[in-house]
Amino acid sequence: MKKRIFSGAQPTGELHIGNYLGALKNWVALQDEYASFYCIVNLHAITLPQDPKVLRQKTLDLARIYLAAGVDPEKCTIFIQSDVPEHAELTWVLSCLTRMGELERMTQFKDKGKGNERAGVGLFTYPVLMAADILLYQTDLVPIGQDQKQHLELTRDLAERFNRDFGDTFKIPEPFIPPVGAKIMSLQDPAKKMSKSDENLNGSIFLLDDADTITKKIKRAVTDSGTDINFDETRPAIKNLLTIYQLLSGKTADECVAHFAGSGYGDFKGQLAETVVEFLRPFQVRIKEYDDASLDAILKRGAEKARSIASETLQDVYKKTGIK
Ligand code: ATP
Ligand code: LTN
Repeated sequence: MKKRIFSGAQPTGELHIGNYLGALKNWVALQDEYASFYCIVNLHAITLPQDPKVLRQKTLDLARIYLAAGVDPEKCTIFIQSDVPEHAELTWVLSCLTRMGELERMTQFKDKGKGNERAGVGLFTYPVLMAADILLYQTDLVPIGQDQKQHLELTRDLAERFNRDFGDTFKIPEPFIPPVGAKIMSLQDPAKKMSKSDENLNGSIFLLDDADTITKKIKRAVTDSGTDINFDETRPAIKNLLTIYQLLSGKTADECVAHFAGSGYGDFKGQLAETVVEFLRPFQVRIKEYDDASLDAILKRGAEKARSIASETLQDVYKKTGIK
């Protein structure tokens, strides 16, 4: 039997090339080798204030993004988290095993909610829902960006704790964090990761940005002092831009450095913009190909398949804990 992958993204904001290079690209690369479950995590999307009028649309848009990025519904299970109620049910059981201190240490919570009296409890327990997502499918591998590593460690700890206290139940998942591209930085501040929730829209290249916008954002991207174009750690802005170029052009790191030897920043940025635009062009055509009816059918089929596996795991959990 093939090993299993589980991963997901939130239907909030606009997906950017950081999400693509850190996660989606690897989902596609791994889909032949693994039985893959790719989820649209809409329950996670309500942990911060959101507009109910747009959430449903964003959820369907994200499914289209998965498909246009190359996730193949004939090979993978694509589904919406809330269509499988077992995610919320297992979250409750796991949250009874999770320690307050463990969640207080989560850096994403510290960044997004700590110190804010009005931050929702859901934002605090968000990583437990993520653990439930993963553990329901007896997942072997979880392709994610660097920012999710800590959440995956918690997932492993919870699985080990449950197995120890109630008997062997969950597989212990491994993270898959790409060696290059796991943390694409903002074009405006190379100390911050490229983020959907960044107020400065010039910091991110969104997958649906048009050619003009992409070119402008790259032209405005901050650079470091000096003139060399290389992967030097002490020049994080250029390193970040060159990393994006490397991943989208398919060249090796050495080939990239050789390619730009002697070029100025202006020339480099021009070629980078062209590479990004050309890379996104077919994606932006494909995204228009999925009508509502075919999308609905894919998601319905995905939810049925996912549920058949998730319900088995949850039944086992209920039996082991004495609930049923
Ligand atoms: P953001 O911080 O942009 O709001 P997120 O992590 O909350 O993003 P998701 O859409 O749920 O958003 O993330 C999908 C995937 O993209 C995750 O695996 C995450 O680790 C990855 N990812 C997010 N930002 C980056 C980045 N700047 N570089 C590489 N991978 C990233
Ligand atoms: N927390 C992740 C999204 C997410 C996820 C998951 C990723 C929710 N459940 C399960 C991998 C596996 C994020 O904010 N990027």
